Amino acid sequence: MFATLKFAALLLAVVVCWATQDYDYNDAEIDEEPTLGDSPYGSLWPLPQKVQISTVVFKLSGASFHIFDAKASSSGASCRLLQNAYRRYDEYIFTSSRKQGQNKSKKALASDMSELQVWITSADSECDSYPSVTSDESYKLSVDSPVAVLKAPKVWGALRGRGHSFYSTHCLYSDEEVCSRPINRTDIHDFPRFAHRGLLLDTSRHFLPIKVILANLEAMAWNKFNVFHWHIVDDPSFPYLSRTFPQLSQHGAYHPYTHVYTPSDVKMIIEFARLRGIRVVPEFDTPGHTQSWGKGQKDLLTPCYSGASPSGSFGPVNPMLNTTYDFMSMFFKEVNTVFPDAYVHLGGDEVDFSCWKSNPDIQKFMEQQGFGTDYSKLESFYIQRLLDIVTTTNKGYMIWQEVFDNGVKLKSDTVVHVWMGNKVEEELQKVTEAGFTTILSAPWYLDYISYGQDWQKFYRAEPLSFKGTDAQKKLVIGGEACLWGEYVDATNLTPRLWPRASAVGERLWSDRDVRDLNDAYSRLAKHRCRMVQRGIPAEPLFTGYCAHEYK
Ligand code: CP6
Repeated sequence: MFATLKFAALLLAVVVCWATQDYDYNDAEIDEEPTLGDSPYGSLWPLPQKVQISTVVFKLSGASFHIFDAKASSSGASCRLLQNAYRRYDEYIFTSSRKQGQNKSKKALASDMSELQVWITSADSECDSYPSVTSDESYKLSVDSPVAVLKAPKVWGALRGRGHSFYSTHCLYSDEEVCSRPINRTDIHDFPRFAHRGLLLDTSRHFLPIKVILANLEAMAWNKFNVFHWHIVDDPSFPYLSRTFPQLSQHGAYHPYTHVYTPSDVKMIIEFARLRGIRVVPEFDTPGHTQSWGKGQKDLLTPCYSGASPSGSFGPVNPMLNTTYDFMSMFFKEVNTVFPDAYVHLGGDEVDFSCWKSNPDIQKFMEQQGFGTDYSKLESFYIQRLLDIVTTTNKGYMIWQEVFDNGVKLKSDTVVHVWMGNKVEEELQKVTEAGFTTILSAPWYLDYISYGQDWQKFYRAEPLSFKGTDAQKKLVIGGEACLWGEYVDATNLTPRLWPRASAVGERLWSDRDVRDLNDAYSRLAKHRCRMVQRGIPAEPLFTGYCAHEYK
């Protein structure tokens, strides 16, 4: 392999391999293990939209290589986001060669690659902004001698355009002598297929320490995810420390001091994410999934009855009391100031009607309102008032699909989150027919585990396979991988997530036609080794080893 590369380099023969032409993607379902062959794209993950890899190889030397702001760039030394990013990439690029003690290599390849210039081309680089669903994440990367250039309209593209080509898998998969840091001449033009590429983590079923969240935000960036959907509270615990209602976590968290996210913790997580082009969308799920809220907030939940008297247990948020809406109004005002994202997720899923049904006061209220015995009307009544409250804070909202299914009147910019596994295509058809934007999670429940290579199942899912017009398809803005926390805490979260979530990452970033399982297997196995090498304990796809293990 390397003899060939050297030979080609000497002759300066440019053999160009077009992603879209040379490579034959097939739709065949592969139920046995993919064959382990090398991908022409090395360890590129997710695969760029357009990539040309030449066989001309340059030498990238650890001692001299640096990342600089291009002179013409609209953003530079004063942009903390970029300077921080350069420092991280510097580490990624050379960690492996230092570890492997390969700086001694004397053989010079065709030419020297001395720097990467980062050129933000648009007048407003958005360095100090917060990312949004419309952020421009496109970039162009030209790896050539003597300088490589990363060109992006905004800083978000510069973040996505990182590392990629500068991490040489050849170093891992070839003989040591020639491997100082060879890098192929490469041209990449890249942009995401979907604008919303999210990951849901659940910090209520188990408390997740800050450092676990930060480590996974970092891994998200490597996989080009751009939304952290923070399912922060739920029935079992309320770890969000509210300034307005501190009693919520005081009584609702697993532990009032150690198992809470303080305002400064939250701020740190949001900034860490922003520096990686990741939005933080918090979810405060109501009226169901709220048992932990009731511990610190008297009269918020509906008392359940056993016959004629209260049973002592509680149900969903009590929708008939004005105090409920006063509380929600103050609570979401705070949420609005703490979380800068333009959206908040309001949940609305899985509301259990049995407690409402048992309560005589609720029964009376149902009669007064003319709801008959249709408790979904009561649910809609609550949600409608909640949506009106949140609208006054100028936030957009996302909701789980039940809220749409129940016919609640929604603002036109509402994002409907499709999660139920049955009739997914029908649901996408309906939601988009009604003109709502939507994101998909149904095929990507990572909390489900099974024997074998289930990443393939996640990889094969196609968000736009439903019947609908082009206008309807445009309303699908992306998807989210969900890792619900019932059986997950700091001990097993990371390996359960990676590289399985990476499969979702490529589905949401790369072209629709990128679906060759053999090629994906080869790249993903290397990408997974890279994550392991950088300190993320990603589980293996199948038998084998990582080259860095024995170097
Ligand atoms: N928690 C909340 C959950 C789930 C949902 N909401 C869930 C439901 C079914 C499965 C997995 C998770 N644990 N708040 C549904 C969106 Cl299979």
